[in-house]
Amino acid sequence: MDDMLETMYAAPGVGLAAPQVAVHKRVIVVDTSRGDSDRSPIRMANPEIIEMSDDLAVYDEGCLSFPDQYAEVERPAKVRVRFIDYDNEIREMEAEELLSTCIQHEMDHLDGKLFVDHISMLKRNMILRKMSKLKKTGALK
Ligand code: GNR
Ligand code: NI
Repeated sequence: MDDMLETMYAAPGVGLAAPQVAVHKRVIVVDTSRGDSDRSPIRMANPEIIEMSDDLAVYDEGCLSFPDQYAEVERPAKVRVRFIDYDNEIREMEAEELLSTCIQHEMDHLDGKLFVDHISMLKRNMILRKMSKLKKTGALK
């Protein structure tokens, strides 16, 4: 789990899900503090959303799986998450703003979903076309 955190900080990213680094576990790490000096990583195993707000929030999301591509994604503004923490204790926490977006984004990865699955087909195709162009020109592996 700590190598996941290192990968996330190196990226740099505010979240990472195990499947992104070929680990087949329901584990995510997030850190929205963004400061190098005061890191506050949250490690979650088996995260479950047990409550979500009716009101939605839009965030301009990016993903390490789609370098340099961003799109506005609408998701529940607040979520309550139950998970197993680093000490194997069941915990719950409430998240809003970037943290809420990030947890939902990472949990999607656990189910093989990506942020482009939340946007219009037009925008999705635009991103996918740009990505294949980058791959063709060798800018991306
Ligand atoms: O680094 C990341 N930033 C980000 C910004 C807005 C919404 C979600 C994210 S997650 C992303 C890292 C990533 O792709 N994790 O899966
Ligand atoms: Ni992602």
